[in-house]
Amino acid sequence: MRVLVTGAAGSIGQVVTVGLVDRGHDVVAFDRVPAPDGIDLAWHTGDCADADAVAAVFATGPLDGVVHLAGLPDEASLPDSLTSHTVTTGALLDAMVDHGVRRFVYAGSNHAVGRTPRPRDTELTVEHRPRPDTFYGVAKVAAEALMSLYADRYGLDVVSCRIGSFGPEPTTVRQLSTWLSPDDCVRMFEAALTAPAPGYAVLYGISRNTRAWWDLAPGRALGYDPQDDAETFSSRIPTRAEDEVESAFVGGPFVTEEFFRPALDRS
Ligand code: 15L
Repeated sequence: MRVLVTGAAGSIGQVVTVGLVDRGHDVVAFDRVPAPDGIDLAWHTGDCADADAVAAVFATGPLDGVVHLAGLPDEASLPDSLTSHTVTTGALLDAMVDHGVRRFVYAGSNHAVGRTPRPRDTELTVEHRPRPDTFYGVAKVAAEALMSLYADRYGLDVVSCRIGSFGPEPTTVRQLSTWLSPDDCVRMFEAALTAPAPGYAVLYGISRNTRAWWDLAPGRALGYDPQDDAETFSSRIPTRAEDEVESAFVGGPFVTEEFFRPALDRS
């Protein structure tokens, strides 16, 4: 497949870009910053919130799909969050409609449901209502709503992968439940790109963690077959005073007071 990857210079972006190329895909990269050293592929520098910059990338040749990873990874003001996650999604979906590109795969986030109390004897399913913990989470929910609109209105196939905690290995007790390994991340995005006719779909992007808080069934239904388990690292993870509060809600530290802020920055 010829795939546009936004946010290709980011930590997830670099792993997904290299992983998709290794699996035989032709990747077109888009980011606000130039290509990191060692990455040698078609690279476009620009902002996904700029419809003209997005149109210029789509004009370079036919695409089979878009993987939208660009966006601020943390809490920000409401306008900045909406621009970073929702407006960028709208700009890309518009370009897809204009150019007949049908598959959109999104780096959603567990923070779309982060304010949900941690499930004790069951796993959280995609049927649970959106319950964001931050403006970051609100903007991710809004991006999923846009995806639903474009799937219904234009027949696009759209998949939101609500990523847990991406990294080389889990580093906290919460991440024993929420971790997504780099290899599983590539497996997940490739499955979401290639699954036949998903329509509008949401899945939880975690590895096959023994202590998982989220249901992997929606991902498995699309062909995502995770191989890694955070439990492998459990003996190396120190217990901390924050562990209990970070495990009260699935959004972990995002639900703690340090993340609370006004919707609009006045400074
Ligand atoms: C996310 O969505 C964030 O981008 C990342 O910074 C982590 O906080 C992660 O979720 C997580 O919940 O661990």
